[in-house]
Amino acid sequence: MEPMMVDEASRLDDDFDSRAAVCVMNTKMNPILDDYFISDNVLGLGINGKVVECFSKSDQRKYALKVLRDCPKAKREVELHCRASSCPHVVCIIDVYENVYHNQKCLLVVMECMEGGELFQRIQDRADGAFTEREAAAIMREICVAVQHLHLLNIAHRDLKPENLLYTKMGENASLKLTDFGFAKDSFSKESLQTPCYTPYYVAPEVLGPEKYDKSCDIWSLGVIMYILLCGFPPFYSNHGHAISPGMKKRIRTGQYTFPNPEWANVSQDAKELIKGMLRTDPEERLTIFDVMKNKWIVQYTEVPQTPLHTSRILREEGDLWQEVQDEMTRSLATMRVDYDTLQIKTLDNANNTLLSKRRKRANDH
Ligand code: I85
Repeated sequence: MEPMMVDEASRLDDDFDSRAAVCVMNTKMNPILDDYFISDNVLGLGINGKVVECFSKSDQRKYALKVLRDCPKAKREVELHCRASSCPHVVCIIDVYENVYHNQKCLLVVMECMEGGELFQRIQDRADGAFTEREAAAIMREICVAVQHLHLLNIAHRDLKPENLLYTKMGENASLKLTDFGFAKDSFSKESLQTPCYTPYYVAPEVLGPEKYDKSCDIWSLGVIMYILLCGFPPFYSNHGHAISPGMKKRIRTGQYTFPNPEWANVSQDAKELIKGMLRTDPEERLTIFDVMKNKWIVQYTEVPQTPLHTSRILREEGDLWQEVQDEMTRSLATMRVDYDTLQIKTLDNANNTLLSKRRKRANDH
């Protein structure tokens, strides 16, 4: 059997791309101002661009508009977000425009407007304060549905944090959705398969394997989010704030966190076990999203005990620390992405060397 050569390898990539091309969003080239009024009201600042309020001229309704300077990173964000957009727990993309603005090519992404604000703000604002473990389970299930959807599409979000989880509206019957694909990564993208020509019959699992680390980064974040939902503070925090401290890095690396009383005293063992599975330090041992979706606490979320939690009160009391908690989570995610990317490159190097030596050996044998 002939080893697969470069053109065949790129055909393989094309296969992946066509499967990925579920996103049939066609970019509009006409000026967005033909179709929308853009307001001055800024809703938030993303990694790659700002989000402002806008109104459709056809239905007069409010939408959210994300303005990105056109570049490969922005294109990837839009592409991956479009692809994921069919999930009921991912913020939906309505339109994408490519316009020139101040001599600068821009991508303008019109999204449904999430009017309910951020997840933890809503928990903090609860008047009655009686946020329960069962409600926490219902929230985790919504987030996990979104993550499962992404992982099935081989997309790792890599920036799962409280600020990216928004409610559709205020009041009852709102649903929670995930946004910001600025760090999302396609595990099957050309970059991750850009290796010297090899035959798929001999491909070492490590070559196809490293995609796992991107996804396991999402599970770690889910573990951190679930921990905060159940008590109001994060499992790891530095004593001084500011840059991620050496002490905090060590605690994260070695998985040193506890379930302190009184906040955790009445939380179910099932919840604690699930957190432990998501916060395993070795990504190989960590639960996958499919394991999580099969977990009793998630599947039977309507039967989780209605134990009142301390979360709302802690969030209110520690209100001024919340920004710091969010900043810390942002920094740990950045560290994690770099670490996992390095790990992946190292694994690929080793795998390539193994394959290359295998090929040389086979060439000699013949
Ligand atoms: N609606 N991370 C924090 C927001 N609707 N928000 C962030 N990256 C994004 C902002 C900074 C997330 O990609 C973000 C992105 C997209 C949104 C977004 C999408 C759709 C919203 C950065 C609101 C909102 C909140 C409360 C009230 C209202 C809107 O942020 C409203 F004005 F409607 F009442």
